[in-house]
Amino acid sequence: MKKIIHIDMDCFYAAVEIRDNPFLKGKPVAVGGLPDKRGVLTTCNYEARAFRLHSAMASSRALQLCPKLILLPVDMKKYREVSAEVREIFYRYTDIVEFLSLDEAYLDVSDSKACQGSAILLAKKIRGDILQELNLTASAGIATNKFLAKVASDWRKPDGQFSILPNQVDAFIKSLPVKKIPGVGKVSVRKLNNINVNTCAQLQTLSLIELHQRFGKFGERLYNYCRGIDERPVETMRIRKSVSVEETFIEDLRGLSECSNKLPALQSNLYRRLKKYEDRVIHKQFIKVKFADFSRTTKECVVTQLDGAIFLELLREVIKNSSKKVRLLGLGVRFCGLDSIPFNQQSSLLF
Ligand code: TTP
Ligand code: MG
Repeated sequence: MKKIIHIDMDCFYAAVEIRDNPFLKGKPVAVGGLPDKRGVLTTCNYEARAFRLHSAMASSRALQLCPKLILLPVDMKKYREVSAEVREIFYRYTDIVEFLSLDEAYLDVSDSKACQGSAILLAKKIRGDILQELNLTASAGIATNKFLAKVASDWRKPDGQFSILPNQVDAFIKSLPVKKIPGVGKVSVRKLNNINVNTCAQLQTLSLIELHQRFGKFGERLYNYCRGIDERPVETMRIRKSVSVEETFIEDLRGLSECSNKLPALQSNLYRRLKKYEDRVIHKQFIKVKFADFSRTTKECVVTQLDGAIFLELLREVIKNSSKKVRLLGLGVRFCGLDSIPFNQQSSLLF
């Protein structure tokens, strides 16, 4: 049984702007293009939603409905930076994170030990971290698969969370309106309503063949979704920025020669770990040293390819300035950023 959390930031772009300019708090705010340039809203806050404003609405229309609307330009660089900060919070708790956009992600926390293994408490913790550290709110859905988790994250929006426990799935799904199924847009809703299907309970009465005939491949998805079934795994796209290995020694090491004796074993470990990353371009090599008094130093240098002799040089530089014993040694490399990734693969990375 999997434990999946879906996290979705609340009116993300607008929330970031309001956070950074408290004057906007409590006022209707939207982020989007200018009305005279046929711009549309990318999003708006809840004060603006009270005027029936929504994403993708023409800005000119939005200003008609809400003349006091404060319309701000889109600042993607800023939202990307905040998104990266949110991302780092997720990675504290699991490596299995799939981003759907800058403000939305699935986390597979099935094997996570944090919060005594409780996905519900973990979702609370993550939302708490986001609020405390970034001063933004997020909503979460917790369930046994991606589909249910995503539906659930909408249930207590904004700044809330909702879980669907395994024994609640049947009842929950039966009363779920089909329009709440991700991927079911206006056209599909109309098609289904035309054959008197409004809820998932009603959708369950259609056979797999019939759904396939009406909706093609998506019909198969619908067949499973309306039964609360979704086998898709959470697919990670994390771009690793560095790889390193380290060892804490049973007895502290003294001097350069004792330390350098440890380099060959560490290096071969590092080479072994790097096999998985042969397609990445190495940009820097670094060494990490923790001393007996727990103080630590790293030293790095720019390289074009991995060179074992450089680790020894770096070690020499660290050790020569210190008479302290060494408790831990680490070796690592940093990779080039997105530049080293083919352009056609970058768009999916959402940085
Ligand atoms: P959403 O999560 O759909 O919306 P939201 O975060 O603004 O609001 P909610 O509280 O309902 O989650 O989208 C995330 C961001 O993506 C949003 O802040 C702006 C951007 N976006 C667009 O640029 N165009 C769009 O049509 C939509 C829906 C979103
Ligand atoms: Mg959102």
